[in-house]
Amino acid sequence: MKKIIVLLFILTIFSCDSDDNEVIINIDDTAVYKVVFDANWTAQTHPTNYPSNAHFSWMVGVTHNEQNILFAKGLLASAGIESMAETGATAILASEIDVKIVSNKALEYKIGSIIDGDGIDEFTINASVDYPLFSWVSMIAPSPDWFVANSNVSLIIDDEWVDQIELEVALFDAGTDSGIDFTSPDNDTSPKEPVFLIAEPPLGNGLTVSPSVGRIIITKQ
Ligand SMILES: [Ca+2]
Repeated sequence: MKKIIVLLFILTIFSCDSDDNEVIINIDDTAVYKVVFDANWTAQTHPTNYPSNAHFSWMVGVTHNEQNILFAKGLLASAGIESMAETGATAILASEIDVKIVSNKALEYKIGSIIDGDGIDEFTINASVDYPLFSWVSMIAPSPDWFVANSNVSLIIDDEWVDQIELEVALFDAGTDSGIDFTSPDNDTSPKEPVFLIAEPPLGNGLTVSPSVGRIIITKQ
């Protein structure tokens, strides 16, 4: 496989002259990862008001280099995140990522399948040394505007492609609908609120969501 040499010139802030330290990193310039979403949202794990048709919408995963490329906690959701979180639809979010790809902030995205609350889904996705971050989202459904995600997962650690990363998924409220239960009628939040971590019932205990509703396992192929 093709190798590249990345030269980093690190200027020490304590140096008054122009001495540079040269660090040579030698890793494959691309890598393929399998991403598995192993969901665990059941009436046993999360009994409060557990809905009859619990599922997760199509997962959208992206490799990128710009931090928080899909959303950021504390900032307003994009139209694509609002649509995904409220309906599961991926088209607007995909078009937003296409813009990021054209502007060299993202490499590619993959869209998965709808799965049951305790289902499993997977896809493979390409990464590169120029696009070493991975983020993904999926709607918690039914819900007003709740979604699961992991953001800015670095696939390169200590100058090496990571063999495997396993993370609990985080749960967010998109701040775009004010419904308080899984099957609440639409109640548009106006003006929108910033995206925030879910802590309150029915999913949370007032502090956090424990256990989480699933894990993401990212494995180098
Ligand atoms: Ca909300």
